[in-house]
Amino acid sequence: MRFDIVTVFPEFFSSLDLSLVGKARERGLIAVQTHDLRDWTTDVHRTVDDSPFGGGAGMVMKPDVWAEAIDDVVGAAHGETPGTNEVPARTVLAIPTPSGAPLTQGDCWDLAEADHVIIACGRYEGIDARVADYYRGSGMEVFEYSLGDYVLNGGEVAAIALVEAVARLVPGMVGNPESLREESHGEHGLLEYPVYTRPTTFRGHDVPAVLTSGDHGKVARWRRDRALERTDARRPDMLAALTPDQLDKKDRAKLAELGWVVGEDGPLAVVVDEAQPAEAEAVSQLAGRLFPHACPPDMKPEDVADFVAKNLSERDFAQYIADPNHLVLVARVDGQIAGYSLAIIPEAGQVHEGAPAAALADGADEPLLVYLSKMYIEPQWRGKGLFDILIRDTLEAITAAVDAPEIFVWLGTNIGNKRAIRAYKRAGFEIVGEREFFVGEQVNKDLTLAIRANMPQ
Ligand code: JE8
Repeated sequence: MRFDIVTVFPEFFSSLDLSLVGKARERGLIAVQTHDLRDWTTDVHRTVDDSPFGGGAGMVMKPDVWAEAIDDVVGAAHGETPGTNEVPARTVLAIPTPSGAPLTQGDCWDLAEADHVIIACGRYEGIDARVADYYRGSGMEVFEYSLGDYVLNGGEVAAIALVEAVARLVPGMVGNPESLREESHGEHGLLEYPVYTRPTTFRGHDVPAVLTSGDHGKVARWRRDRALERTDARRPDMLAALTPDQLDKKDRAKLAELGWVVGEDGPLAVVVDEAQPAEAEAVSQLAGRLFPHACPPDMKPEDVADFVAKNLSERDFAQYIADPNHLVLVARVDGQIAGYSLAIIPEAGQVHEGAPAAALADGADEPLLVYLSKMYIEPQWRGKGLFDILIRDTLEAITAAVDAPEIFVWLGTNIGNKRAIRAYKRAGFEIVGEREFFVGEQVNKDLTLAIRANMPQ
């Protein structure tokens, strides 16, 4: 594989004599040649630029000088290995430019299969656009790429990056091809986990104990969780690009903790927010649809409908949303409301009917008992971690909304609703009592559960 780099700063590329690229060159796996563009000028001033047509600041690199240089570099490479060209060599003209698509690992794997890569490093305002157009039109592969969304003074740094990223993928370069595939931006689509070596304590920072435990399963899980966390924090776009087959049960649990649910096509970010006044209708419709799911099977349909009409109408929700003592949160997945919670914050001294006050008052001060009146998830998102995300964010929002030394959140749920009870317990709720709950004339037995929402100060 051969790289020819054309530039007005050939000295820039001395770094390619070093390290891996240097070794590959010594071993004959790759050849790298730099060329001074000014060698193809014909005037005494060795001019490579001229003012831009259409006006504007700066100078543009002349197409004629570039074409002479590229033609010669192409010709020289083909003449070099006579007889080996029954199959035409794959030549790529690579042009670094801030208006190119960002270079990817996929691009680099592809370029590693080329026979000849010519890199044209521009300066000033760049190279006359007809250079790329002309060579593309003549059948050459032209690859305009960028290093990223920041401004460099020319293409040289991007050329060095390309050579280093491509050269290490050339067959025979790295001893172990497995180690190449495992890398970040490789197959698994996550950023790398953090790495550590001796000493085990460095300036007060210990190596995570799991890494010295000898438990390979635990190490693998720990690394995977750190990679998921980093990717969430730094490259959520990469998480969104994962597919369901790449994610096991523990990955999904970690993702839920980070605020993602996994749908049919892959992870989707969950956004939990206070409901807006304009959303009263949407939340009311969702509430009306989901309330019957939480009712015991023997409840009369007309009683259910009556409750929905009297408590969960659009007008009711418009009031809840407007009232500072009601906290209505909606969980959005893909922009769609996929669940909601409704919490009622009591006024000072007020205790909601059925509140397990006695069970929770163990301190000198009465704890504030916030009533979690509703907490519903669309069936399609159940068992996918959305409940855990919404309950966590609801507790957080309650803690942020009220100022009290001790805040408990409590709720009642039908004694037969095993799924709900299990979900609340998983979130940290404990059963604190029972209550009777009337819908129409029917008495329903509820369990009451509660959790401390704020940590002791
Ligand atoms: C370059 C570059 C990459 C990246 C690449 C090539 C040639 C039009 N602008 C040109 C105006 C400001 C100065 C620019 C200088 N320049 C920059 C890059 C790049 N690949 N990721 N950022 N910048 C040239 C001239």
